[in-house]
Amino acid sequence: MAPETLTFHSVDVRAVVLKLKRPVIARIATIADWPLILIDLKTDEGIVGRTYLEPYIVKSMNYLVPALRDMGAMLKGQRLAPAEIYETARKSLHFVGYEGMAMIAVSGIDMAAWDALAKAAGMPLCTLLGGSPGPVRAYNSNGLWLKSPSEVAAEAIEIRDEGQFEGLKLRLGREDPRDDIATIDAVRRTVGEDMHLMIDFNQGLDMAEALRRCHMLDDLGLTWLEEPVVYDNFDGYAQLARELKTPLQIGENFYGPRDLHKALRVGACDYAMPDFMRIGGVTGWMRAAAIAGAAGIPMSTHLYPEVGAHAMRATETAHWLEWQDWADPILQTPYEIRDSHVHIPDVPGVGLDWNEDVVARNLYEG
Ligand code: SMN
Ligand code: MG
Repeated sequence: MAPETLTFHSVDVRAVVLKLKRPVIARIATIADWPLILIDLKTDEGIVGRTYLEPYIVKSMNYLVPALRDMGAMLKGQRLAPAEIYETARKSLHFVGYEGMAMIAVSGIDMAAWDALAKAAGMPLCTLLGGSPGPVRAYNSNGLWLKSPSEVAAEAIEIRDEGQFEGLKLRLGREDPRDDIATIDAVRRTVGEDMHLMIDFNQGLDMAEALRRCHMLDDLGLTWLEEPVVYDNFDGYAQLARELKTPLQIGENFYGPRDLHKALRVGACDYAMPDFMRIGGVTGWMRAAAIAGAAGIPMSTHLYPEVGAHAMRATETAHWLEWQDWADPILQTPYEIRDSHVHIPDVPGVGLDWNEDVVARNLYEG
């Protein structure tokens, strides 16, 4: 019989680095090595909750891994109640601030805790959250970095065909904005007018440049314009949102649901796309979903397609899931993607099991 309550026992935390098939080439950074932190949350009752974190910068794992282990030791013996664990873990670091690495560590513990609870309940996480397993509309975000227009156009076909995608994300911010526009034109010519094209500037522009470039793109029928300027310039975003017809998308750098509230209060975006490792895991996401729902703001996911698919099935204003398969090599059974939808497996929890061979071959020793 399933246990009625779960008790936090410990966390196993491992750091892994994978080579990206298509390295990140953004205006602000290039990334060839992709860091992953694997968390196995053990309970006294024998149920193990699993999740991973993708903290972008390999050396950040030198600080995050000990923080996670420390948090795990502190939580030993506590009842596995995510809202309570979230508060205890967050407050334990409040003197160094609720944002940044503190929130990333809290988010990792939270996602693993929800997975354990759903496993104990014998149901997929989406069911525990009040939804049901089913398809979630996704766009492909696996590539289309800052390369030449012809290379990006050829890659657009390739990544469209990874799951009959109806939406693709392009990164912009080349030296000359005319090369960005040439890239959009080349992609449109190859994938057609019906394809949703999302644009991401990865915070690469200053306000003057953002205004100039976003106005140049404003009549191209783009699905959204994402993060043209540095993530916390909400006043600047509010000005962009007022001036542009194309919806403005931000949110992957919200640290906790209150950042969404602050952004919406000043009209800083039309769409929001929180990231699970920054918004506060599943607990933070569901709180953000309530804020976005009340405000009528469409909500998309950032990274973490597996837990993201579950959460989207219980999100009032669910919009687009960001499909990225970068964690697939360490998973025993990667999620299925077809007809531009992620298909949630009907198994308890989130259903992540590690491919231990790949993990062992790619461990990061610090
Ligand atoms: C992004 C994701 C992963 C690495 C770099 C940039 C991006 C996105 O901002 O929205 O996918
Ligand atoms: Mg982005």
